[in-house]
Amino acid sequence: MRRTDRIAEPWGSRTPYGPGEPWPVRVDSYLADGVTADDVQHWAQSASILHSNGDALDIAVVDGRIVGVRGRAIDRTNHGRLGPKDLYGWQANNSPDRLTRPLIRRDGELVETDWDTAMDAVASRTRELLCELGPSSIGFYTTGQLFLEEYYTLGLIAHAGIGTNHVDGNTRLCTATAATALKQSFASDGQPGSYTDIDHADVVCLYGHNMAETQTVLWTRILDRLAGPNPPRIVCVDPRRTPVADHATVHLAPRPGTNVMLMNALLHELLDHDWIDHEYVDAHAVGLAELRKMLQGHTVEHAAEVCDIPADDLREAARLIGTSQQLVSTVLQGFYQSHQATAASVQVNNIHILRGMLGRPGCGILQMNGQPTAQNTRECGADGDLPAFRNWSNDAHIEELARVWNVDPMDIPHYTAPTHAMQIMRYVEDGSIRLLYVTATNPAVSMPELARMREILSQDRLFLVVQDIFLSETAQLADVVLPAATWGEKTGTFTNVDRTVHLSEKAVDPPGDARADLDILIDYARRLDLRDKDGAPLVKWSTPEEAFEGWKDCSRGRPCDYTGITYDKLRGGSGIQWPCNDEHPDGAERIYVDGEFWAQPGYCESYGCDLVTGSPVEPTEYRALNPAGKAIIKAAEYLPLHEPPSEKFPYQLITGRTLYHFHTRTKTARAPQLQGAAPEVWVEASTGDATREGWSEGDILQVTTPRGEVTARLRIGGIRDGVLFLPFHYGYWDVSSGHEPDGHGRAANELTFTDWDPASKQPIFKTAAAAAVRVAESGGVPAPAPTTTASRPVTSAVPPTRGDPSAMALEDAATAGGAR
Ligand SMILES: Nc1nc2c(c(=O)[nH]1)N[C@H]1C(S)=C(S)[C@@H](COP(=O)(O)OP(=O)(O)OC[C@H]3O[C@@H](n4cnc5c(=O)[nH]c(N)nc54)[C@H](O)[C@@H]3O)O[C@H]1N2
Ligand SMILES: Nc1nc2c(c(=O)[nH]1)N[C@H]1C(S)=C(S)[C@@H](COP(=O)(O)OP(=O)(O)OC[C@H]3O[C@@H](n4cnc5c(=O)[nH]c(N)nc54)[C@H](O)[C@@H]3O)O[C@H]1N2
Ligand SMILES: [Mo]
Repeated sequence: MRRTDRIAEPWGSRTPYGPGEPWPVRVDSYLADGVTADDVQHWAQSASILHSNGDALDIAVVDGRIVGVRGRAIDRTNHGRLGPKDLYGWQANNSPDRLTRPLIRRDGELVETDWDTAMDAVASRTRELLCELGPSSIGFYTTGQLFLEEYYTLGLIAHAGIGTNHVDGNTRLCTATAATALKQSFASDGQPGSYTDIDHADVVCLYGHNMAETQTVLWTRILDRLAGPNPPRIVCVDPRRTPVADHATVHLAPRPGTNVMLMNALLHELLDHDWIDHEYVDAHAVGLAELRKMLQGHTVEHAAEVCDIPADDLREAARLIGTSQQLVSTVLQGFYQSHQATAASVQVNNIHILRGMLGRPGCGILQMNGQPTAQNTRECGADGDLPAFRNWSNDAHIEELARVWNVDPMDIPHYTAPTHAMQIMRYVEDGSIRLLYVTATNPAVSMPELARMREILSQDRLFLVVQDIFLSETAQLADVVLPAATWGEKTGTFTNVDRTVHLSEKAVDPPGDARADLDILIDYARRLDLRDKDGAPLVKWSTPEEAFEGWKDCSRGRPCDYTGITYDKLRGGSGIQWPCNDEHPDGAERIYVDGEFWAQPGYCESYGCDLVTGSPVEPTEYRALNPAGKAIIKAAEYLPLHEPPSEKFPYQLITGRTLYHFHTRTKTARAPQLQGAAPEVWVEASTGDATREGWSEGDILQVTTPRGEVTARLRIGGIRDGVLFLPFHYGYWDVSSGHEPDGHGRAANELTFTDWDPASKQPIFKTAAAAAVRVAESGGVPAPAPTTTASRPVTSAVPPTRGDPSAMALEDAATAGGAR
């Protein structure tokens, strides 16, 4: 047992292990001050809801209140470990700021009301609009943070009940590119890799993924491999010196937005040296000839110039990848939210196909998710896709779904691709969507170009419904606010990055009158009197477990087959990876074993699209290209940036995360240890730029783009020259004081633009042209940025980030291999 300040040591202590060995267990726990494990009356099984890793944990309860968490040793994802957000984040549940009563706008003000009044207002406005303007006047904008049961219910209500095609999640801002890249290469969503691949790998590549800060426990697994015998080599592609870069054998820090160029040079090297598994490619893939042709002339030297990185580093990275025996690749927002998102991410898949590195231990692609339940948004159709990876352009799939739901196929809109979130906002802007129902997302802070977003969301003609647990910036603009119960206060399941399904049990009652999202949605369907084609209620369940059973039916025979999973099977043991069915009764560690894909024309989820224009591939075209359902090698050409730096805006602005906060901070700002570690916004710049501009650590800079301005203290850190970084966590609402901070903009999205990847429609948050000027000197105060992370200062004069005594957590590394 060891007591550790997990603010100062986010990854805790090492339990080294070698290739092919099991990752040792280390059980992390944290209980509120004064509470001991003996005091805990009840432990409720769950998993973390503050990232996509699926860290399994038990929630400690005393007298009907959550008092802490403990990692689950038995679970395959974390072997007991927890990250800082897991350890401290639950305190938000107990915040006095929780919404406890529905709110309704009366004479311009939000006032408390009862559920009947609030729900009647939502239902009657929905009915009015259905009569007057039809289903396309109604839009749903959801999240990656509810439970599977809730998404499935929402998808059913929106698609089959209301019949609108305007349904999407904030997953569009998050992992739309993960899904699209998988659909391009394998014709279906579904994560090929498994976390256990890290136990075997000899090379791990992280593309635009700061795993150390954003999936801290998965990074701990890598750190433990690095501390053991025969460690893997790490390739990091990131313009910042992240903690991942600190451990990399090769760190490539490209100009933001040049990922495709970089990937093409790596692929060119693989082909040039014939580091190709020809047998695998011949048997299991199409498209190699086109790739070869496209890559002509894509030399390392050319890429080195465009990306502004040393040619030798590129060569070395290619050699590591080309000669590896067991290769794991992860991809995240540095690709997904950057220029040519899908085109770049697909090239990572191409590497694995060319090298035959799929479907066996140590050979995995993780096109990462970010949010805890984003996988389920996609699976259940709450992102507009059809449930269970059905293909909207395959009529047989629509008919099958209509049978499951007992509705007419024509009731399910499928005349065109589902409307993506940015287009939904456009329709709200032009007035064709008049009711927007927002669940568990805060677009007034997280969408690009906030000045525009505020105008869109505060229009009089829009009826805005916001279902949240706090009065977020978005909720403050709503016509009706519905107070939700959250994680720990409701039961449901969710699925992490590597297809592991976890059950999250209700531990305590929600505060006040707050209700589970599932209950609110079912109430909505009941008030609208939504019915199937035989006149029975459309939504046939009233509990989470019944909803789960309904979903299992829908998933039968599809890639994400859940038919072998029950709540009972999820209780007590580890989470279970889908597909889980008669063929795989205990779940499936890996998919795409032996080069078998889900890409057959009649079965696949998607025929893919053109990477430059995004226009869908026609069914006949796909049949001709890939009749046998093989993996698809898709080439892409590098295209110049949409908003390159200019004389007036000479910097490239990228935005992203820090380890201690989650998104718009509605939860983490209310956990004192996390808030204390990163209390305010800052901006990062390189030593070279700071010296040239005459800036010092802590100086106050004003960063501007054509959209707006943000004022923040400067952290001089390990970012490449010419690039500025802003964390996007800080909205205009100041949680700690309960009002707006003094005048200056501080949300990164004041600066970002309205633009998206043509294939995935994911907004571009990572390349905007920006200017920066100093408006005040530091006065000796450093930037309020953590020193333990990518924002580590170059000067040693900044006091190190550490927790106060309330941050001490326990680590219990019981196993013999756990030498530190
Ligand atoms: N602590 C914490 N963890 C989280 C979250 C959180 O808010 N906080 N959110 C969760 C969610 S929803 C998500 S989506 C994930 C996101 O997890 P990540 O993708 O790891 O996080 P980001 O900070 O958005 O971006 C990663 C890196 O992309 C780099 N980057 C920027 N532009 C480029 C580029 O053009 N090319 C390349 N190669 N790299 C570039 C940035 O320097 C940054 O270090 O994290 C999840 N986990
Ligand atoms: N500039 C910039 N912008 C970005 C990004 C970036 O890297 N840079 N990243 C993007 C990404 S990847 C993401 S995922 C988004 C995240 O953006 P958002 O989804 O807007 O961020 P959150 O703060 O997680 O908002 C979730 C909301 O749901 C509420 N909530 C939490 N639990 C529950 C629940 O159980 N029920 C209900 N009804 N409500 C609940 C929370 O209080 C909060 O208001 O931001 C995107 N925006
Ligand atoms: Mo995300």
